[in-house]
Amino acid sequence: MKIKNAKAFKILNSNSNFTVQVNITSDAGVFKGSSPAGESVSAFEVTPFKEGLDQEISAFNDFLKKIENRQLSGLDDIYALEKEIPKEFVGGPSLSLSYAMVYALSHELNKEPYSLFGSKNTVLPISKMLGGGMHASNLGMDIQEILAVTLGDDIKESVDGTLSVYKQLKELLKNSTYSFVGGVDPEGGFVTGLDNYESLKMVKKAIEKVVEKTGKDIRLGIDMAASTFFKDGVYVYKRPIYGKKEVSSGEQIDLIKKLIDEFDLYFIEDPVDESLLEDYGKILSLTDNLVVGDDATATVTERLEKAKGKINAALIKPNQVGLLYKVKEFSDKADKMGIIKVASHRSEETRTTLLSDLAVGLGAKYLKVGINRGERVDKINRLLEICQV
Ligand code: 2PG
Ligand code: MG
Repeated sequence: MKIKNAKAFKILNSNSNFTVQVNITSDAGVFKGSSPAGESVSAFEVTPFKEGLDQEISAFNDFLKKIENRQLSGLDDIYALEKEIPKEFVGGPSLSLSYAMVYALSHELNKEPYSLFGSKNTVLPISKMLGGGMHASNLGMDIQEILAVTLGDDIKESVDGTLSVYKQLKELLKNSTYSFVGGVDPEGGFVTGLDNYESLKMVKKAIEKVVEKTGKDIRLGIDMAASTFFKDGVYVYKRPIYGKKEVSSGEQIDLIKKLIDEFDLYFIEDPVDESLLEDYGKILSLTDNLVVGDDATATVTERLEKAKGKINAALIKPNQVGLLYKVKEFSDKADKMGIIKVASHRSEETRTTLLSDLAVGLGAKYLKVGINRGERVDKINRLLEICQV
């Protein structure tokens, strides 16, 4: 297919901040791409936008004029074009363009977008139950996310199990926390006044109730996003978990060990500061479950290489690198290293569902995505669509 015209413009993301959409016009129609952003970001990821979004979009539109009449016949053409994108646009603008190109190409080839990247793999959603940290404006628990995942090989059953936990949790919160009025964070996790420990206990209880009723294999996870409260070499808890407010690096590892033992944590994301890969390794030696790099690895292949032997799972967030060929490189490297891949939403999303296609095609085992809020549900629904059609 030939790109007749490409145009970038401003839209709002799910958190009512501006982001970029790119529309590509070909003889077959108009194809759209848009990019998310994060509230809590890694030091190793690219910034979605540089200074002044309007100026950047206008400069990006000048670049887009140069790709008019470009022929795209396969993913390699998209990857080649990505390598020509000037550095200053790598982030939100580049990813929006790439997503639009993928949709245009998949239409041209009459193939589902996921199949451009690989075969149909089963991907299970791992979803936010409770939100804290920066996602709750630092007013609630320190742990950024308490998550649940229903294991198995059937995505419908998995969604059903995790949704039941979410609904059960709402009932428990309604009946026990007078200040809870049903509010959710940007990723659909409930926001409550409970502290870290009470929150974990509440989600554990909700999981136990659903497991009792359904017999499903449902697990608890956390994204500690520990870098967000690591200050001058100390983890500073507003709501101490095991009694201490200021926790040293060594004590943080003991604290995580206690949490793993007490809550049987299956998924442990960024339990320590993003720069302390050795500490990730110490936690990995304590468990057979998933020690997950997000801020530590930031979808950057060199970071993944450095994390060898320190983590056994990593998030894939395309906008952390802004270019799909880099996402593919990271994914291939993870496969070589035996790292479990978890595609992931960002706190500030758009309605595009290409992330779900990428998760399926790249063979991620999980898709970290909320189970409430339209822009998250769209992504789960795309998984359900892929596996049922
Ligand atoms: C994370 C993400 C998604 P954010 O830390 O894993 O849950 O949050 O997009 O704010 O970085
Ligand atoms: Mg994270």
